[in-house]
Amino acid sequence: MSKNFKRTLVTSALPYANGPVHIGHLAGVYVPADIYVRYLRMKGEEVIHIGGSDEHGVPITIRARKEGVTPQDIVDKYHGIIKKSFEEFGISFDIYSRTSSDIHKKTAADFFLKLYENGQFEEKVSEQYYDDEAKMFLADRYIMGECPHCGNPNAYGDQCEQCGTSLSPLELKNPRSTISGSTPVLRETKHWYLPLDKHEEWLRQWILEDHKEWKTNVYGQCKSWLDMGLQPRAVSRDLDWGVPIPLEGAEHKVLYVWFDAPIGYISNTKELFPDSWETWWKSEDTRLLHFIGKDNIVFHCIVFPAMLKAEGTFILPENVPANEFLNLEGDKISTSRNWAVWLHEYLEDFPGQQDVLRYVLTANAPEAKDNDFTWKDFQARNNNELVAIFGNFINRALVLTQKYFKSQVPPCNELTDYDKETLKEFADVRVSIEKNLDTFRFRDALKDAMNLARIGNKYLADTEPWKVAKTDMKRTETILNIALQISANLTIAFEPFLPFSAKRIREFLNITELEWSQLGRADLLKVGHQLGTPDLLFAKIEDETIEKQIQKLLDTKASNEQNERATVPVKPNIQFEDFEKLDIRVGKVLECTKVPKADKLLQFLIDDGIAKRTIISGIAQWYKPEDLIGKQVCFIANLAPRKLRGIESQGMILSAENSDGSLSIIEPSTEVESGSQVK
Ligand code: B3M
Ligand code: ZN
Repeated sequence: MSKNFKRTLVTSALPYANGPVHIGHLAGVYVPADIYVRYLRMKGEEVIHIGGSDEHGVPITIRARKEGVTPQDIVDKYHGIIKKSFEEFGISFDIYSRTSSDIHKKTAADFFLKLYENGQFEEKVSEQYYDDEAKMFLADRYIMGECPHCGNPNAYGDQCEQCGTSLSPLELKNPRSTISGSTPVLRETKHWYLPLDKHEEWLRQWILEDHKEWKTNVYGQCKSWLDMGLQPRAVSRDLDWGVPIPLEGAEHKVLYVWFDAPIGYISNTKELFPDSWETWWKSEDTRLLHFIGKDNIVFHCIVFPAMLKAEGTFILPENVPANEFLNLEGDKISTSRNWAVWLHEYLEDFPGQQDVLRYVLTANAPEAKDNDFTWKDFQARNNNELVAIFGNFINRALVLTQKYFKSQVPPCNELTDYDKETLKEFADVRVSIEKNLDTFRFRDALKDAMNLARIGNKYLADTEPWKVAKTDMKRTETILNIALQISANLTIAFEPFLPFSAKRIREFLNITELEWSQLGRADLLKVGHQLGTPDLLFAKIEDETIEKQIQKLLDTKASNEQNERATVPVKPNIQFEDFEKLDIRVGKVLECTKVPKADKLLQFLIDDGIAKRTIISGIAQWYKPEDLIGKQVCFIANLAPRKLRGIESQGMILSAENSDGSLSIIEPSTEVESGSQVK
């Protein structure tokens, strides 16, 4: 550690408690943070790892409303699920708490108050949409309307999901409240703003000059924010879910979720160490590190530091090793589209195989750029690396010792040059693995650890003790001693990455936890030490298992596509007069034939009660022309004629679209006269 730091405070982003956690969370934040804190702990450094659920924000209230429960119900449910997933994956938090706790509400409110009293905020009155029926101000997500850019009638107040443009609710045409359906009105409301523009200068110096060592993806994002110029940011919202603003006249106003959430790191430390928390947050010799995903960079590198600086007594983060995103089978992970591998589901399908996922996610970590998780790669890495190299080596070393030496560590006799080379090569890896861990390059560090297993595996393959044992027991002793020493070393090297496997190997070896400083030594196991019982460390994953997972994703994809069709959003309201403009009538099909060279089109001759008219309709995939003759159909009688394949179509036949895209024509339930109007 440079700069004479005495202790390290690691925080991991607080996941929103409005859904379970998936592999993207694990790969981007929690596994890297866990690797790092386990490494520091093994080095005997003073370190704590702070986590918790982020339980505020509008999405949680939307979810609650949809499910007809309270926001507290939602966060109680998901906080429990998330906490359990982290425990099961061995994410070693010193505390995993939540932002709906009393201690957090008080800490966050006090923090706000201190800034308020120190004159660190600007107050501004602005106009915002208000729902007169629901009697509430509307968060951006609660307002829908027409996108000014692409005309999508169902754009949200913060974004149009059709064209991807960021919006402000005031830009929407024909806005409507998603709560009552009514047209919102503009009302004045007061909010508090953190004037980031006033913090710009020191932030520029602190990040761009003093922290050039930050990861390029992090540094680059900060630079582009700073170069665009910072604006004041509102730290309050008109909402009833969150930390209430501790001021008079601020009823129904809460802290903006991104103001209270990072304070959660502080509250949770307080909860952990009620007496000594300040040592962790206010001493210059504490090194603060935030592990986060790339979408949180601005909040952790710019907004939260500005808050801490404005408060005046806190330290600033020393580094923010943010990761990019993990995709799944080539597509962006999406909670709403269920395009994810959920941790709780993984555990059901792969019980006891947490380390396999930890391994694959680290080997593929999106450290410098977005990366992809595929089930085939998961299988290949398990079978070709964990099983064939790591597991195979450990198993051979232990089983052979059991066979030849009754599971007692044999002596190390005379070393050959090859033995010496192996041991040297082995000891050298330590330099590289440490360098990589110290600079948050966990993929490379894992590669180094895996190299150690490779060296061991190669050593046994080259020395072939099972053959040597037939003629030279002394040599066999030496070979297996070395193999066992390497095995013991692997429990050290892999402890940060694969803690469950490291623990199992320790059980096989009948040893307790070793220290990082012992890595590279060839005397970790004493001669004569009684080993435990060997077992397989990793199991091969069969094609069938993987195909099942892939099928699960294909099913998700298919059902998403169906849902998208089935839940076409309702178009904006029209007036009755608009409806009356349509002249919908019933007619009888006199003739019906396929349109030549057009797979989809049928040509109808319809008796419309007054005359005969030709209509072209795109339903040929679903009907045989002869089955339709004599049927009554509904059609739009006053649609301006248009030519299709050179034939003039005088109207449109109505049909209903199923979620699979198939069409079914609309018939009156009893026979009516041709020309009857549909009203
Ligand atoms: N809950 C956003 C997220 O989960 C947010 C992080 C808060 S960290 C203080 O991506
Ligand atoms: Zn749009």
